Amino acid sequence: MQRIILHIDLDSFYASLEELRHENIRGKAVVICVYSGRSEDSGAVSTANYKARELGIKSGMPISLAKRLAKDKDVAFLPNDIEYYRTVSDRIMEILEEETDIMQQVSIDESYLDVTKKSNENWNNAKKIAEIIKKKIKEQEGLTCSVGIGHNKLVAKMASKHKKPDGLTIIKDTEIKKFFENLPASKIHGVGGKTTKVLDELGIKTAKDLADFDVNILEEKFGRNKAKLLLDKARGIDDSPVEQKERQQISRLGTLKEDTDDVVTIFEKIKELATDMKKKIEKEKVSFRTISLITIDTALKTQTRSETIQVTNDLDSVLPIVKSLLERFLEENSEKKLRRVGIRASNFIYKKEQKTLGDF
Ligand code: TTP
Ligand code: MG
Repeated sequence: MQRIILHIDLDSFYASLEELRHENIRGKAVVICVYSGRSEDSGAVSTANYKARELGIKSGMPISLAKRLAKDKDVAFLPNDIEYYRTVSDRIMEILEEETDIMQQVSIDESYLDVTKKSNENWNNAKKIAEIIKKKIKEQEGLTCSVGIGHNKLVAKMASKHKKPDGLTIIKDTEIKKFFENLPASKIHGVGGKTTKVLDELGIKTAKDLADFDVNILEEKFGRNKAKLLLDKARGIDDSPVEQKERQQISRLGTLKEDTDDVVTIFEKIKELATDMKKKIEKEKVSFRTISLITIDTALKTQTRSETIQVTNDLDSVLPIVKSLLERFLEENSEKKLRRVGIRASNFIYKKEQKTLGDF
């Protein structure tokens, strides 16, 4: 049976999220940083939007270097707010889950979906699923993503990288050879800097050069296992399954009608979010051991306060705990007003596991 796999990767994820919520930086070059705190500019770049990438700024680069590249240009530098990105990521992963039977999230903004069954083993249907996903993410979260479709994870990943941002690329098995022909070997997923250097020394420039290379020489250089892996990769071969992982948290985030520090108004919003979250908890058949309140103030600072509780699947029963977390937060931050608020249930026990616990 021929599998059909989708790889989805959000475009300049953290930077796009910040652009969405800070009107004043929309359309500008944006750089998201993790400041180490040692000196004003020490730390590394998390990501840069596509406009900032045109200046040569990219993930992993020291902030000081990024600032040099941005000198005299209109570039916004922002600290990263991982709590916020995680919450949006959770929502996006839920959208993806709705469109497939098997999903494997591999990073905060990346997932593989096995749509073999859902698409009836039909490429056109798979493309339609990809289009629905892109539309839903755009409509519900205001974000673009790039999707790759292939008959395994490797090819799907290479396809999503092929056209970014907002791409949709299909590489059918009959097209792999052509796609890989002129592809630099360094662009094969999983081929890093060190390997590229050795390949270079061997005169291997493209994926095709690698695929056609003498296996004995590769084995001599890399050892038997890695040589096989490299050859498979260069030929677009990958048998690894899309592995469904159990979800570890469910969260909901909402915007308040106006910035406020009024407990009653904020708690009303929390109850509204809880109604939707309850449906998801029932559907997933999970119980949870931790409940959290997520607050985003008018300066867009995100904070999370959590409480460990007795295992439950009844969200209503723990809403009073969320309320007291909120009251405490407002007491301790009397100068702050909230713009957004959220709740999260985590530390899950799945139904199967629960039965075992009950046996004790
Ligand atoms: P990526 O998907 O690698 O990058 P991206 O989404 O910003 O851009 P692209 O359009 O090329 O996909 O990573 C997802 C997020 O992970 C990214 O927005 C920020 C974070 N990240 C880091 O914090 N450090 C890193 O070195 C990388 C690569 C990513
Ligand atoms: Mg991305």
